[in-house]
Amino acid sequence: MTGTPAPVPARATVGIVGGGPAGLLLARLLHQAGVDCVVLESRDRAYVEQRQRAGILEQGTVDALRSSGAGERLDREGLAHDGIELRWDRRAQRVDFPSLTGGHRVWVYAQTEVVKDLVALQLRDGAPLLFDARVSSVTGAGTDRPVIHYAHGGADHTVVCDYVVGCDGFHGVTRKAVPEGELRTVGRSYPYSWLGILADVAPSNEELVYAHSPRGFALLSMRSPAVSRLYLQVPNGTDPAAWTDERIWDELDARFAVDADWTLARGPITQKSVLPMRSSVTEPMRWGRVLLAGDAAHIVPPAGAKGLNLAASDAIVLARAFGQLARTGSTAGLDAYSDTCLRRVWRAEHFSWFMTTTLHTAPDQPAFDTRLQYSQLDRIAASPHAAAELARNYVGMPVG
Ligand code: RFL
Ligand code: PHB
Repeated sequence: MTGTPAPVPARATVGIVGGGPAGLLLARLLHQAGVDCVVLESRDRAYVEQRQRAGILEQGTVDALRSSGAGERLDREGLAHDGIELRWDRRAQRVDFPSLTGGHRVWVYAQTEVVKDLVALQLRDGAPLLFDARVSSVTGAGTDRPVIHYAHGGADHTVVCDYVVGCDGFHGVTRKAVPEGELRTVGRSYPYSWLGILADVAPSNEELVYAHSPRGFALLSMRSPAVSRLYLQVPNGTDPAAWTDERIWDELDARFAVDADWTLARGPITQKSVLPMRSSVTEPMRWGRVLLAGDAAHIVPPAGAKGLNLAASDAIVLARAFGQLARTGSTAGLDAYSDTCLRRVWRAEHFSWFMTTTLHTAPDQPAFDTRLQYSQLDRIAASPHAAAELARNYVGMPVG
């Protein structure tokens, strides 16, 4: 491991709870803007760097990573994708991004790698980033000196901040710093989960394949030219151990089946996990001197590939706002933070819900609903307007 974290000061302009993509990118952008901050992360470095999650980066996310100095490996190893394939009713239809969006595309570069790159840069620059530091609470949200309380190395510590940003994910503690009734959370769950696998086999398609099947949804994605990432819709509560490798490949084969000639290449499965699906938004994303960013404020089901990108756009908007405060003394950017982000968040929520409900088959789904899904997918195939609507949402809205 290179670099040693700087000692965590007892005082910071911005205290960041959580060292996932939102917290790390924010810290990186603040460091560059000359705003001092600390990041407190409850897990160890290896855990954070290996947590298998998102794979798709929008242009705005890529631009922010490049300008934060974390674009070098992404530019070398990331795979630019100009489209996705949709499959349903044994048909396939490609959606071309550049022609439908005025030249935009997305990148395949795993969240694990984004996190590794950001951690390495912070440590290289000696910026305060502490692992194994579990935040127990944030107090004084309504004062001008909120305090983060955390445990590290068997002792309790505090950091007194000007602002605290909760980047601590859906189960984080920062949200609890806000008095009851001041924030409103709305959301929904879905009657299915995803079984995700990593396999040591070259991806069977150059682009991602999103497949509707009466047997359930399936997604073909990738991590590199030699590693495939695949997902299967499974019932909630599924134990991944109940799925043998052979059963997984057979089921994927059945769900991706099209009339055209196509073979799904099989390989050794190196990882299996099940993830539940939910949508949730907490509003506003700021109260007093406490702000929420990323999954701490909003969750999307993964079929729209938006979670990591929303975390990045929150961090970008926040870093600009703190930069403005440092340069001019104006809190205008911070005051507008929640409204600015929520417009984008709600668009992503709608798109993620749309992709989820259009492509999955609910338990006991009426045949009527399946015909509606086919009609929607037929429309995307037949109408450049409908295809462009999907493509524009997939490549993402401009940040800000
Ligand atoms: P994270 O990544 O959950 O990080 C929160 C961090 O806070 C730490 N933490 C604490 N630290 C200190 N004290 C406490 N009390 C703490 N409580 C929590 C945690 O240890 C953690 O390190 O949230 P962040 O930064 O907001 O980032 C969000 C993204 O991780 C998430 O939205 C995406 O992974 C969602 N997602 C996808 N997003 C995309 O944009 N494209 C995709 O293709 C995509 N695929 C996915 C996904 C999420 C998945 N899972 C497992 C949920 C695929 C999967 C399988
Ligand atoms: C992934 O590669 O993990 C991935 C890609 C697209 C999605 C969800 C997950 O919609």
